[in-house]
Amino acid sequence: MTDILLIGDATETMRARMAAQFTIHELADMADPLDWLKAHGANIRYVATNGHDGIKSEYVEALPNLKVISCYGVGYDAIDTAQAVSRGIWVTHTPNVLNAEVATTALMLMLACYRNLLADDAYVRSGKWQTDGNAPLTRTADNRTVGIIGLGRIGQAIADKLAPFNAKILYHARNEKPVKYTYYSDLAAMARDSEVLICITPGGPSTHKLVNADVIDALGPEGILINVSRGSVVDETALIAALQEGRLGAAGLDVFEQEPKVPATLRALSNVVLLPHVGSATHETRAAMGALTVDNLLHHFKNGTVISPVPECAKM
Ligand code: NAP
Ligand code: 8YV
Repeated sequence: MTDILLIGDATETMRARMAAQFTIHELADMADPLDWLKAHGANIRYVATNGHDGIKSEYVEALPNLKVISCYGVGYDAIDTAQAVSRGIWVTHTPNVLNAEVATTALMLMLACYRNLLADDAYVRSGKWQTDGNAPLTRTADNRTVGIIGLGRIGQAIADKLAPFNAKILYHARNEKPVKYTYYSDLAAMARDSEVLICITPGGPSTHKLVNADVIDALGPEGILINVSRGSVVDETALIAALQEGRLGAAGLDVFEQEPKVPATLRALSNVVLLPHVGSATHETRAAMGALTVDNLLHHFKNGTVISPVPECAKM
């Protein structure tokens, strides 16, 4: 049997498919992972991990015969791809199979912010509807100007799902695309022209705190910020200050700077909707992601190539 290192959790189906071909060693079972890897790492040819855990560079160093790091998720900012490429190690991820789900999460957050979903739910539960009368009016989510930060696979799915809401779509990315939406190379300028900003870029150094205090102020007191990308993309301290001071209207957040830690100051705010990084977390979508994660491993085991490499590895 060939040895695989499993970092983080995996579904029962993923485990069963991996166990049929590989001997699984779970990082979570190792008292001192680095010690264990230094002793046994030469046997490990495959790693299955996820977008949150990735893999530490020192672990990769301890795996001299590693061939593939398969990531259960599309975002791979927790994996050092330069190190992998320099060693000829494939990094794979799960693009496309989660586009619709993450787009639904972005819309759910946007709708919840405009229509005050959480406050209205609390109003009914508290009994105030009966004692105090009808809940306050909210704001419509229709006919809004929405700036999408990162018009890639998921960004496009978000734009598609906004069509029935008659949204005017603006976008910011590194490159202009052959689409009918309006391109902004200047993010703050797009924020000024948007009523909602939806952030769906990758994480990592190039997008670190891309949504800074200037962008947040440009979005303004009526504006809504939705982040379904990575917590690192938004300056969380600047965001909390703007929400506290009414310089930003509301925020819908699925991701945070130090997950699963969410600052108490953010949790105390009433103008936020907070989700525990569940953008893709449905049974159906996670099954599709799990299948592709394992398919990549098995494909390499049988054919020596992979199905969905990250762009950095595409030329290997
Ligand atoms: P993708 O197809 O690669 O699209 C990424 C987009 O971001 C592209 O439009 C790209 O612009 C843009 N971008 C990249 N770097 C940028 C920068 N420095 N400044 C401005 N724009 C930049 O990726 P995807 O499949 O849509 O996934 C996007 C990300 O969503 C993932 O990497 C992950 O972090 C996050 N995600 C989160 C969840 C969740 O559970 N919340 C689930 C899935 C994914 P160009 O096209 O011009 O290069
Ligand atoms: C997952 C994600 O929560 O795909 C991504 O980039 O952030 C989510 O789909 C994560 O990768 C869990 O593995």
